[in-house]
Amino acid sequence: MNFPKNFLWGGAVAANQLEGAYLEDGKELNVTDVGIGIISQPDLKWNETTEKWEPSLDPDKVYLSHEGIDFYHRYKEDLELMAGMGFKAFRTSISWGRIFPKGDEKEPNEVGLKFYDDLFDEMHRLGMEPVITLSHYETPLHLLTEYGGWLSEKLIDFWMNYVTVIFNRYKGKVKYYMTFNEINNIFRMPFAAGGLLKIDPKDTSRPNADLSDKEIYQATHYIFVANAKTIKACHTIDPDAKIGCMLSLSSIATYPYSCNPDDVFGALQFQRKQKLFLDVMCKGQYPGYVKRIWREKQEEPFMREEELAQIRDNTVDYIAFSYYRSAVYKSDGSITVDTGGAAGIENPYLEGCSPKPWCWPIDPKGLRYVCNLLNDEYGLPLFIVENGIGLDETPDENGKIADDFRRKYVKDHLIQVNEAIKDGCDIMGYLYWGPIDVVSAGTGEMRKRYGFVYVDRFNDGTGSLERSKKDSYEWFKDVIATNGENLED
Ligand code: BGP
Repeated sequence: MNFPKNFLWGGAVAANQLEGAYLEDGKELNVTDVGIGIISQPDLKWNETTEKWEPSLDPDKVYLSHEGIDFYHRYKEDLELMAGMGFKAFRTSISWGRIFPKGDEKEPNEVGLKFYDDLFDEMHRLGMEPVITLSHYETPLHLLTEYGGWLSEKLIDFWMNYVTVIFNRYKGKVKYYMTFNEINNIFRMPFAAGGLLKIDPKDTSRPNADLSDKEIYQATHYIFVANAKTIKACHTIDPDAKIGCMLSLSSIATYPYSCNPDDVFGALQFQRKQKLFLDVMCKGQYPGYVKRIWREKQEEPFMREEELAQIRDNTVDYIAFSYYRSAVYKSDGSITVDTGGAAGIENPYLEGCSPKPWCWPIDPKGLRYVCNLLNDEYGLPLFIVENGIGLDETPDENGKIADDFRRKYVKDHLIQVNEAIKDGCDIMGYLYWGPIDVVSAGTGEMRKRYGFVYVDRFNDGTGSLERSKKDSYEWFKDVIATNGENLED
């Protein structure tokens, strides 16, 4: 095995999926608080009198993310469990709304800052490096209902106020930052992944019913500007910290269905929908292929010369990404995107998919393929900050969960990570997604469990919240302890 000595083994979660305490200590609603899973419609309604969108939480629905797994109050116990596996790093996000509850305040909320201070101190005490996402589907709702979220240029200033506070406060405590989680999902999930809301809608039947691609390109441009400014602020305030982009890159492994040039070129065009984000954030410029789209569809965003210069001069230190599965592109087939990446037509060469109802194709070699493509094209360090498998699991009569399926999934993917390292890719670490069961991002359910640690909580909101170790826990611990040598056992 070729994992480097300083390889960052660990796990990843996000504040909105596990903290709970959704209205505690000053926090107000954010984009994920008003829905059940980010692939469904948010619960907002148009108020004809005020002419604004407002939350319309349904008393008959169970919003599991409101309580999450109560990490906000139980983080010490949970971090002990993570440290028990020997984690070198733990990724979570700072919930923007804990620091700026509405998002447009001038002064931060000290209670929120203190929470993350304590959290990071605890991680250090347990020997884990905090890996921090600045925005993981947690834009304060007020910024959307009042300004339209990132459809407004004003968001750049609110965001910069937030990240400047963070870099100053946690200087020396956080070495690895990421800007916007999976921001390449903005076209598919503009509300939660992008933080966009049309506040002058013609169609009020549902939020963002008449949001156009041109508007999404404009918002994306503002986000790219914010990304560049954030990198600059991070490097200036805390020169020892590294900052990366974070993208869902399963879709880089989009394979052509056949050697029909339409399939091959179509697959390339589909990959480019993701590569656009890499090209801008890693190479500092808009690629020709997007300019053609803008030209032909009249979708070019308004961009100032100085913004393009900022984007050019401030590129990321590393590429952080999630990888769950690969997809197959057929020119006359359909291809969609969800939290796992692209979903195209079935690949007959793969061993299978994760158990139903999710059925995400399992393709470990796709991860090696993605690493290699990224390495060849961008030459930057790579950080695998999400990879994992969600299963519907119930403890047996002895309280045991024999999750061999998960063990095999992780083992097979790590073998390919090792191959990618041998291929010459500079891989900083591997953070398993959801080392403890959390609320699913896509469907908002508890039933889809990723953890090495089981949490007693169910879709109907019942459960004791008690934690217990699944069989994979000891196995992953051994993998880390041997720096990957014991993978095959
Ligand atoms: C990614 C998200 C995570 C996570 C993961 C698994 O898109 O960054 O937040 O949840 O997907 O997705 P899901 O929870 O829908 O299974």
